[in-house]
Amino acid sequence: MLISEIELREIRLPLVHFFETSFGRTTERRIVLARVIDKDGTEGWGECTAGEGPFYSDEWTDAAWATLKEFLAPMVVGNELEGAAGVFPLMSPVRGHRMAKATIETACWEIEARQAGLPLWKHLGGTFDEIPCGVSIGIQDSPDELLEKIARELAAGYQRIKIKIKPGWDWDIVARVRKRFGDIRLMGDANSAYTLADAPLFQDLDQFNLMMLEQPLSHNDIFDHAELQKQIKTPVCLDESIHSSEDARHAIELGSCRIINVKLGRVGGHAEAKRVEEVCRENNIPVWCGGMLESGVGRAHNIAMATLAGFTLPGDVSASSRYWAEDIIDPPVIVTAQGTIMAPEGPGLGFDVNMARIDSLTVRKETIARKSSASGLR
Ligand code: OSB
Ligand code: MG
Repeated sequence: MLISEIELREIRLPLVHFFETSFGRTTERRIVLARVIDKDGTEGWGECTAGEGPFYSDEWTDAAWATLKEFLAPMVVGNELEGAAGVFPLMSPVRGHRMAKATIETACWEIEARQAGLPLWKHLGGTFDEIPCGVSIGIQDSPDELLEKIARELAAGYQRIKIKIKPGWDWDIVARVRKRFGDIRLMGDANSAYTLADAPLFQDLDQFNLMMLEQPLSHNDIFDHAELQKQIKTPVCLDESIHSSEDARHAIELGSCRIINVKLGRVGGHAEAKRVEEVCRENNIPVWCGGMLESGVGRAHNIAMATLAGFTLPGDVSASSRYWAEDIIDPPVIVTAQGTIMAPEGPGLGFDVNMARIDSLTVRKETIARKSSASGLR
């Protein structure tokens, strides 16, 4: 593999409904996409999962754009590579910036899958051809609106409901949801809104038999989470704190969690996500695929990853129509009445990228190309 060109684009995509977490509300996404081209002409697409501000993590759209344009794309373009697995190591001089790195890395995996004539999920070693889906429902303007949304998603067939919680939108809300919907598969995600001093609240939540409690404590902590897990029955699931398979191993050995949410961007791409999945599988820690309000490109990568054997719990990967009036891939991602997504059979991502749609949404574009042989440098 020798990448001859990387085209970066920023697109703006309004959400059909705002998405609110303990750290803020998003109404419109600013998404960086990469179209990566191999010397044989094979093309792959990647999506940057950084948010619009440095709130979920320290990465955000403009930082990712600058890092990709100034450092990462020039590092990858024009270098002979063993394959997609060699892309992340090639970018190792840049510390952190895993979401930016994953933008290019995941695109290279699509290239490699296409060159092998395989759907990406099969190329990655996926075993499930159908993946179970849940939904993540943000904080709403009122509890009644939340209950209505949950009713709609359950009617659509989704297998698990995740609600966002924060101080002031936690115990009473969970109690109301349980009262109205009974024994559904339910979990809460705090996005780091609490401290260990809130342990009594979490003990009090144990009675609701949540499937898990996602990232209750600090975004970079695995120590206090281990202490909290000792004090509560509900399994802790880590999201923000896990950036690598090493983090996963440390958290498992410390007892900081019993479940891990894997996000491609947060760990730096498919190669690292596979290693996280492996560490977890070897330790009997179930994993599931998280979401970052992705457009179709990132969503398709998530679907491929979620076919790996360790992904035994429903993820946050759901239908395009929950997010977008019109997605940037054809067909859009759809969910069966059983709350599953069928892994696509076509090569690569298995969805067509809608170029006209992407062009109409693009607000900036930059091409980093291999220096032409005419320049005498290569
Ligand atoms: O913590 O999982 C999270 C969205 C943005 C940032 C962080 C998170 C989320 C979600 C939404 O929960 C998942 C999705 O529907 O894409
Ligand atoms: Mg989360």
